[in-house]
Amino acid sequence: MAFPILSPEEAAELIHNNDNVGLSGFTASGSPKVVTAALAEKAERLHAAGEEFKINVFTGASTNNWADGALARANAINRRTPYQNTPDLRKRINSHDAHYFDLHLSELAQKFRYGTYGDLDVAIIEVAEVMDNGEVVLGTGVGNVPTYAKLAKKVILELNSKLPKEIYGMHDIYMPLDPPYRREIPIYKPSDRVGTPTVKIDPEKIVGVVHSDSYDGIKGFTELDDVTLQIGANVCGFLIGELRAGRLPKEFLPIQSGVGNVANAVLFGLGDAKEIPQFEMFTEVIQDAVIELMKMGKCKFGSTCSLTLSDKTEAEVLHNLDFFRDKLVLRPSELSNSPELIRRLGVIAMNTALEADIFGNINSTHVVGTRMMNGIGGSGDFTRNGYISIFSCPSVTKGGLISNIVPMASHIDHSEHSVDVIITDQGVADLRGLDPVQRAEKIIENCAHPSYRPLLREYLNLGTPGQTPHTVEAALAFHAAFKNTGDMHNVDWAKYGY
Ligand code: 0RQ
Repeated sequence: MAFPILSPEEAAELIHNNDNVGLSGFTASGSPKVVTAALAEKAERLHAAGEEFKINVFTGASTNNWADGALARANAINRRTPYQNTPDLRKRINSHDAHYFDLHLSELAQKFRYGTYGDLDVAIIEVAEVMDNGEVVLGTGVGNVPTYAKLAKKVILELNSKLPKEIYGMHDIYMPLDPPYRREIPIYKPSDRVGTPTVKIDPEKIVGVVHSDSYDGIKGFTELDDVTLQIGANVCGFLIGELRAGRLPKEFLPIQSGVGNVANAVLFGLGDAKEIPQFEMFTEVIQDAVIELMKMGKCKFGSTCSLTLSDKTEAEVLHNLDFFRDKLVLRPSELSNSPELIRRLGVIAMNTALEADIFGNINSTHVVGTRMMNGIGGSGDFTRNGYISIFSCPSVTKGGLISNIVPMASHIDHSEHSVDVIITDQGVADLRGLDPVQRAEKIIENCAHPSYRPLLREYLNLGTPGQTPHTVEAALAFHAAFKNTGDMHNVDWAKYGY
């Protein structure tokens, strides 16, 4: 090997206080596993000695317990973007120890290339193989690696022995020119390829290679329950109705599906629905459910940024690459989430809401309007540009104490202008072509839990005039009731003078 072999600790010594550090991977898949953990230990040592040590972490999306988890526990993260989902980092963000800013995933690479966030000091990149000329084969997640590899002053490689050499050929690495020189990205169907199978890194910048030996450490999903199964069935029912009405072509359109338990359940629902034809995916994450759908023949092809698989399914895929080779392509976030491609391909965007309001605005990120959950991720890239944009969620959460349908969303990630359909376990609200009050009536009757419908109707009928009849004093009454009594049912309109 042309590059020095380093221990994780030696590699961590090459990273300094306040460095801008770019990590490989996307939604844990392909994220570094040993250097970041050693860096967290270094931070703890320095903090114990009274020295400052924090870095700014830039990724493709969320990472893992060895990266965001360990660094957050060590309080070693200063600035962080564009997405995260680790409980320890969530705590740091919500207590202002870490400065997180939420960003559409498609945007970060170009912003970095223009210098918006300063120079990139170091990139830590997980690879399956490294060649003497600096070419590398990536693993299960691409994220922003092409840009980080190009910009970083130093590159540390993590060579993961769990990644078989046969993964070569599954990536499509491409970096568009920046405006004003940008041309169209010539992808006209999910399986088209425009790039190279490897990332070419200037060998002069590769300061060392560190060995690792772990799968991505992603936990499996919670068992499907009656609520998530019903949501999945309702999504399928809606799509079948669109097919029958001719609003979806009989060849179907590529599907994007978000992260989490609800998204996983929706995908399982598609597998069971006989009238849904074989389909392709143009998406950013491929979860366990899609692998099942590929084995069943229901999903023909997946273009994605990452294989966000539980360790068991990851091992299965990596040991059966011959079967999956012609069914998957892994691309950088700039392509997987490209607004141009999402609009051109006519993607069916399916994402999950924390809460939806009766006028069709969506909160995907902030619990009761204040505490960051994960982030907007790619949901905005797909929702704003999809052919049809669907949000699903259970009608209630926390045993019914929280209604996921509220008068006014306590934070807005996706506005009424981008949201076509809301689906819960109760039913489907197709909002297309409806004015705000018509939307509210449909969402209350079709999507809200029956125990909250009277309260939502009362809010709508408080008598405020206007096209969108919000009563500003009472718009967050559901959230106030939850904050004060622990149950959104305890709304008292009299408090607001009604
Ligand atoms: O809490 O963990 O304590 O049980 O939120 O909720 O129902 O298990 O849903 O796993 O599908 O995640 C929006 C967070 C949903 C996710 C979100 C509580 C609930 C539970 C999780 P517990 P569920 P899911 C693709 C696109 C944004 C990014 C995105 C997400 C926990 O889908 O992060 O879509 N999306 N990216 O009890 C308070 C409410 C609540 C609530 C649910 N109204 N108030 N708590 N919960 N609703 C991928 C990428 O971009 C990378």
